[in-house]
Amino acid sequence: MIEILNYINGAFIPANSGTWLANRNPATGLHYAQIPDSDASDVDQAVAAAYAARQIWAQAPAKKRSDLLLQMAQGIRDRLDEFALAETNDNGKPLWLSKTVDIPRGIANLEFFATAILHGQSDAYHTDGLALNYTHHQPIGVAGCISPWNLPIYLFTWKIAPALAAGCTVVAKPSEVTPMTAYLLCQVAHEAGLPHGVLNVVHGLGPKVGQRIVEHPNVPAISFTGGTATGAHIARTAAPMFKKLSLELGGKNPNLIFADCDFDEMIAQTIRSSFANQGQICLCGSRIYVERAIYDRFMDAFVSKAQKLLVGNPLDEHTKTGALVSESHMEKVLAYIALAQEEGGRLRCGGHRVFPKGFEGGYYVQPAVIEGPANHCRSNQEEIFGPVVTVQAFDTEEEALGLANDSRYGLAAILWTKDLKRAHRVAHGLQTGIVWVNCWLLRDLRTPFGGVKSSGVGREGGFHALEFFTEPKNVCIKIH
Ligand code: TXE
Repeated sequence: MIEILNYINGAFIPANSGTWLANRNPATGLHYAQIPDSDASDVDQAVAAAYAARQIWAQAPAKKRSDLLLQMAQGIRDRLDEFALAETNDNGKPLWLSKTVDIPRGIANLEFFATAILHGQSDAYHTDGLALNYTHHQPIGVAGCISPWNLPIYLFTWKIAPALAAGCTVVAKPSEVTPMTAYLLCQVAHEAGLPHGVLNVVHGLGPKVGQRIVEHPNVPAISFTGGTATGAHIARTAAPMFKKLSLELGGKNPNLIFADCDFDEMIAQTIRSSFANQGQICLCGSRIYVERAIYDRFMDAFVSKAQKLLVGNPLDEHTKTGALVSESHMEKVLAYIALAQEEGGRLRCGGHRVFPKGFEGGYYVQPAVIEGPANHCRSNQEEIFGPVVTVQAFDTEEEALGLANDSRYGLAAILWTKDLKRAHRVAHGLQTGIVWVNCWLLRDLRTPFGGVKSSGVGREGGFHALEFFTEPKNVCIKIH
């Protein structure tokens, strides 16, 4: 049994309560590790350490912070295979995906922000020859970072890297469902010589550990990625304390496919945008709208490819779809597939639990393609977060845009067309924070990342993230 520990003030320690939570491998359903069942007292200890370290870290030269983050990136690179296996055992995603996407992206996040801080700039204004104003960006202090289970190290580093780079100390909580790579990252940080108290990681349940981080008076900024209901709860808790909030929440992203698209490329990418990571990415295109002229052709090609996706052992290099993250999540996904059919949807393929030989206890679902239900149905309005897409036909651009925007969510949208004018027109009309035209999940870490409506508040990425973890202070000097 692997024992994961909290990392507080440079020490690896169990929870004060001495109790543990089971950690399961979704590919087998077996309990293989345990994490500290921490509570408010562990968080308070972590915040005290982070608070004590905040001045030293804020005042450290940018080059020193940069070097340490680069060393952490290198530490992950040196142990890439170990990190990838840990991510897969924790999350259920295919090992090739962990190796080629999740872990490299964790490294890239650290390297990106380590170098971004060497290129900061600030505004200066001359005021009618009377005064000079300049903006000083000061680290906000202790940053609370709370991350989810779908892209564990990818999103954990996406938060802690800009926070640390900006000069904040951190109290972080990875998802209790996927704690392993955050634990390994603490080992890497420790070996890199990150000063004690700069990075603190407390494991445990959201309503205990996450809640205390959000409530703690010495944590002025919270960066959270997770479900919309949790985000709303965090916003309610933090608002009366006037905390800074960055909330990256759910999505129900439209994928608009026009008849003039590059059909083969669109099909290949739509398989990815629908089912990558078992559909557990907030950016997946789960509502597919196809122009009627190519609807039948699309359905034939798409269903045939979806049926061939190999579901099973995440360690097998041929596996395309691994296990869903937990039994309860799998049950939620299966319940939505049943609901979509009750709402008038027609299941064209998949949608059932799979019991691969030797992995019968794992949480596998065959990718589901559902035709119909009407746009207002729950299965088209609520985030399912699994290998499930719904497909509808449309006749006009206006209708497609109307269907796409008919959602409480507004994270990302995908658009397939060769018509340049239409691409701009529709991209401008979509009510989302991100639009991918003729591609999906093509990422440039400098770009603003985030959503509108119930998909969240604020933007991560590039200087937006660094700004979030700092407070601008205007200094006005009279010169005349
Ligand atoms: O997420 P939670 P859950 C969506 C997806 C999924 C649903 C629920 O639809 O089915 O959310 O997933 C911590 N104070 N997304 O319940 O609870 C929790 O411990 C502070 C979309 O697993 O939001 C974990 O670390 N923190 C999403 C983190 O919040 C709290 C990714 C996220 O878990 C807390 C994941 C509290 N009161 C799920 N309660 C995306 N946007 O990518 C829980 N947490």
